[in-house]
Amino acid sequence: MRLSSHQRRLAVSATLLAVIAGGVLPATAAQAATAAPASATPVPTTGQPAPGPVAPDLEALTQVLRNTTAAGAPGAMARFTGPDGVQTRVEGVRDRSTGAAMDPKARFRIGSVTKTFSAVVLLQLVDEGRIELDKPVNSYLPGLLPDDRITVRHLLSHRSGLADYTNAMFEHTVPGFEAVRNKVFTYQELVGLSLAEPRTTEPGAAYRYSNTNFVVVGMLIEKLTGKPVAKEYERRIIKPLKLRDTSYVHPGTAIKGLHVNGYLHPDEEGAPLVDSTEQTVSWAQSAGAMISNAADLSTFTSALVRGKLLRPGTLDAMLTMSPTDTTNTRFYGLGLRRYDLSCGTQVYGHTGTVQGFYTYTFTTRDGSRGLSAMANTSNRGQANTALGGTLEAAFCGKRPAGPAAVSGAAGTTSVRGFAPAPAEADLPERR
Ligand code: REX
Repeated sequence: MRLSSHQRRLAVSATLLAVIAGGVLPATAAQAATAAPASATPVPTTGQPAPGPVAPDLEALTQVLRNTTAAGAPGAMARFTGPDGVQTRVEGVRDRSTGAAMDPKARFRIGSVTKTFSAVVLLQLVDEGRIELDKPVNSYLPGLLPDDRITVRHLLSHRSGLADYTNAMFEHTVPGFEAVRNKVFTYQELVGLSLAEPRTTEPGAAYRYSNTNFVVVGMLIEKLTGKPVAKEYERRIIKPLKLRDTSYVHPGTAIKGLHVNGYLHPDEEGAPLVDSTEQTVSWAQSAGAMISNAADLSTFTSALVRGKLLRPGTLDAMLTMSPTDTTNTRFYGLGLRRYDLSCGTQVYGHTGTVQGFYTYTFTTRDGSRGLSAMANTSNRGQANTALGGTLEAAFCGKRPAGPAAVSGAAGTTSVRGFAPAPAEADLPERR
C-alpha cells in the first residue's frame, strides 16, 4: 500500500506517541511530550548539571549495527572516541557488487551534517564583522526573498518559513532522485523552487526544517567572500583541522578514494536497491553535499564545541537551542542539533540523509567523547531509527531494547530498538 506523504507523517507521529505512551522514552521526556512547542523562542539551555560520563557499551553498539543491517542497510559503522581512545565497529558491506566489508575509515556522503560546516563558515563571517545575525537577508542579497523580515539567524535556526522544495522533489523517491542525480542547479533555481510554494510560517515564528535555509546560507557565503563555498570550507575548516577525508566536490559526482557505496530503498517494498553513490547532490549543495569520514566528523564536532572554530559569543549563539518537537529531548541551535539522551547526557552535532546514506555525528559539550555512525542506505526509516541507537549505546552504555525483529512479509519489517525520537527532520517517511 502506498501512503501519501501526509498519511506517512501522521503514521510517524502516531508511532512516536505510542512509543512515548509505552514508556520507551525516559519518563521525563514522556512527561514533557505535551510541553515545549516547537515554536518556543530559543533560549540558552546550558543550566543542567552535567551527569558523570558513562562508559560506552561496545557490545550494544555492535547489536545496534546488526539491527540496522537487519532493518535493510547493506552495511553500517560506528566510531566512538573517548578517554580510552578510539573504538570502531562495523557490520555488513560497503559495496554490494564486490562484497567488500564496511570500513570505518571509508568516506561517505554526510548529507545535512554539511549544514554545520556552512553555519561555521557563516558564523566566522559574523566574527569578522562582515555580516550580522539579526539583519535581514535581503540587506546582503537585495531582492532575493519576498519578505524583508527574514534574518540571517532565521535561516540558521530554520525559522524563516521558506518552504523545503525537496519535499515535492522527492515525493516519489527513485524517480525524484533519478531526475536530479546528474543535474546542476544554481542556488537561484533552488530558491525559486521554494518560493513557488507557500511559506510555512511568519518569519521567526516557528522552527520548520527546510533545506532552502542553508541554500541561502551558501549564497550569503559566496556573496560576502566572493569565493565558491568549496574554497571557504577548505580554507576555514578542512585545512586548519587537517580533515584529509573531507571534501566538497559539487558538481562532481564521484566519491574519491576508499569509500562506501550508498543504496537507496525504493518506495515499493521488495524492489531492488538503487546504487545512489554517484550524484551531483546539486539539489542540496551547501545544505547537504559534503563528503567525509567518521574520524574527520568527530574531529570537526569536537573542535567546534571546544571553541577552536568560533569566538565564544558566536559559539554561544550556535548552542542556543529551541525544541524541534514535543518530546523536549531534541533541539536545534544554529546549524547544530542537541539530543538529550536517556542518561541525562546532552550531545551536540547533526544528522544527515542523502540518497543511500544515513549519518549521525555527535559530541559531548566538552568535546571529550564523540560518536560518528553511518549506514549505507536511506528511505528506510527502520534502519535510520535503529542506527540512532548508537548514541544511547555510546554515550549512555545502553543496549537496544531487543534484537531486530524482521518478519518475512513485505512491508512488515520492524525493529525494536530505541525510541524513534529523532528530530522531525530525521523522520524517514516525512514526505
Ligand atoms: C532528502 C530526501 C532528504 C532523501 C533531505 N536531506 O532533506 C537533507 C538532510 C540534506 O540530510 N536532512 C536530514 C530521500 C534529515 C537532517 O537534517 O538530519 N527520501 C532518502 C525520499 C523520500 O526520497 N521520498 O531517504 O534518501
